[in-house]
Amino acid sequence: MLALVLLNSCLGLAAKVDLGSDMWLDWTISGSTITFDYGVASSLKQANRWAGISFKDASGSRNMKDSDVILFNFDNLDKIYDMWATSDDLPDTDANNDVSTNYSHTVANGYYVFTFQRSLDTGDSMDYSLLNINQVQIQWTYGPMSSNGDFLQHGKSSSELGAVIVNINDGSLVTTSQSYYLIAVVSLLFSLV
Ligand SMILES: *[C@@H]1O[C@H](CO)[C@@H](O)[C@H](O)[C@H]1NC(C)=O
Ligand SMILES: [Ca+2]
Repeated sequence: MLALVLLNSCLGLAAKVDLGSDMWLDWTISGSTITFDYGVASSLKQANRWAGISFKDASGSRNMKDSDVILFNFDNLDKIYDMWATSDDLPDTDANNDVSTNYSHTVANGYYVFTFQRSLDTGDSMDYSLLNINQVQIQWTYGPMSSNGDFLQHGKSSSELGAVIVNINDGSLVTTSQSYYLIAVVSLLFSLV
């Protein structure tokens, strides 16, 4: 088991990062495909609530603008929303959904786990290319939905949103002066199973 952990660590096959205290993201890269598991604590589940993450340049601002947004709706768990934020406002839904093909969800160990796959580079300008990069910024948040099913703005407290910059190969946190407020615990996927 330890050998497997070390092997995966060296090859960068699996990585995991905590996103605040109620969410985590792990991923595995195989060839040109990346598989994500996004965990959201069951305690966050509520009617009229969404949760999501976005990918962005590691060197970019911590704002949502210019990020590749993926949202989940607790009232419609079968749906995965592929979006892009052109501003710090409601993201636009992509014309092509590049994350829905192998999407599934489950509940395990007190978390809703959303599993989805995409190509490292989907070729869609509304998706952030994860191909041949060392670091990526991952933003996370959750917020309310209207009774009509429209996404409404998330809160702004440090328990409601955050950003981490990680090494894509192993999920390890990139230390920056701005990331001190994030409690990011890094561990390997295979050390948990
Ligand atoms: C979905 O899974 C199939 C079979 O493993 C794979 O060939 C395909 O690339 C996957 N799709 C995406 C978008 O990753
Ligand atoms: Ca997108």
